[in-house]
Amino acid sequence: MKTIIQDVAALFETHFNALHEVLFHAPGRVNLIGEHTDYNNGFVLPCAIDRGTYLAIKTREDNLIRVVAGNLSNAASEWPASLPVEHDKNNAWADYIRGVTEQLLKQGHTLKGMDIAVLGNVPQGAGLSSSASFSVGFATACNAINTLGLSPTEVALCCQAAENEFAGCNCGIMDQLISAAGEAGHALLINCGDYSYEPYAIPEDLAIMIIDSKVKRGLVDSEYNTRRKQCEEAALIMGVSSLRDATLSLLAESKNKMTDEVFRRAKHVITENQRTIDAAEALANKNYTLLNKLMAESHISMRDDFEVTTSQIDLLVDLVGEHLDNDGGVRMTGGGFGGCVVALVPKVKAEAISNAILKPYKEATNLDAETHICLASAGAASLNT
Ligand code: GAF
Repeated sequence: MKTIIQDVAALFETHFNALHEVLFHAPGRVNLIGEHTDYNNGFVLPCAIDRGTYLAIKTREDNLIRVVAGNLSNAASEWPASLPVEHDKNNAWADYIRGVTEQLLKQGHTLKGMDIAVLGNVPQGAGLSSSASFSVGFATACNAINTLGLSPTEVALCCQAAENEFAGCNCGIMDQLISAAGEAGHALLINCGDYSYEPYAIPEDLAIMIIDSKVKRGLVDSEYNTRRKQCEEAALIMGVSSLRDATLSLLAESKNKMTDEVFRRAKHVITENQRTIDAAEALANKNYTLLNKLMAESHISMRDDFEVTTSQIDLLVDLVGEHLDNDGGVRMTGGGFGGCVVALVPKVKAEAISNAILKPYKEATNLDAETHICLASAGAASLNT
């Protein structure tokens, strides 16, 4: 069976009529719990997954960066590694890495030109961070090829700044940091206030099951940016620098100074932070009953207070929940408005659960959901031996 590594090497050869010299990989991610908390300086508990973006690269004598994207019908974009970095109107996908180039140049680094073939196996547009894995893979390659000496956290911050400033989404740090710093077999409890992180092992008897609802994610960036503004408004009204520093009692005191919607956004974030810390402990203690409760509460909070789920996603969560006897958990994962559900299920039950939910989901929604069993994986790295 041909591997994705062979495929990206072949794409490079066909497109650039040469052999690549080096190969890099960065993973996508699934967040177990801690949603919309990262840009509030809070806690998240994601895993890097065994699906990611692969980049086959050859350096050039000049400073031109040329990229061909295998997942996008071999669309291509090229730009010089010099300021100012321009947008490519016909290839918005290239903004993620053009933006990384801009950030690195602004930091004062000099970058070599490169020819790059890119190919990924993260389901696109499913909320599993295919774009973060693309930018982190590119930044990791720039870091190694130009011996910049950046840490995984610095790589992640550079990619986040690129997404905020160049691609126009005010995302937090979670997706980029887990893609850069993930650990095989573990989730990371990330403190987004200071970017520190601690690994928590995924218990041997649990499978990480991702169910792609196949609901096309719409209005993601605008709704996301609105949620972020509402969180900032709530923090301002309560007089704290971020929702990380707010409490439920402070929120109750401030209730009449904010709209009901802003109140509910803040309530989600404050309660979700505590659930995330508790869920990491529950994983460590293999307390699956507690994990079940926390993941269920997280989903309800995203559904009713943060309002980022859809009816199809809610149905999937209910269907999986019916087959879990408190021995695992299920919730929507990622930014929302479509995308995926994550379930931690006993390995022995994974296949049966998958078989049991797909048909009723199809009958109710006319959508063919897809199940992926994923392994918690290591962060971005060179694949050169
Ligand atoms: C998206 C963002 F990119 C993350 O930073 C995070 O806010 C997430 O939505 C919601 O938890 O993936």
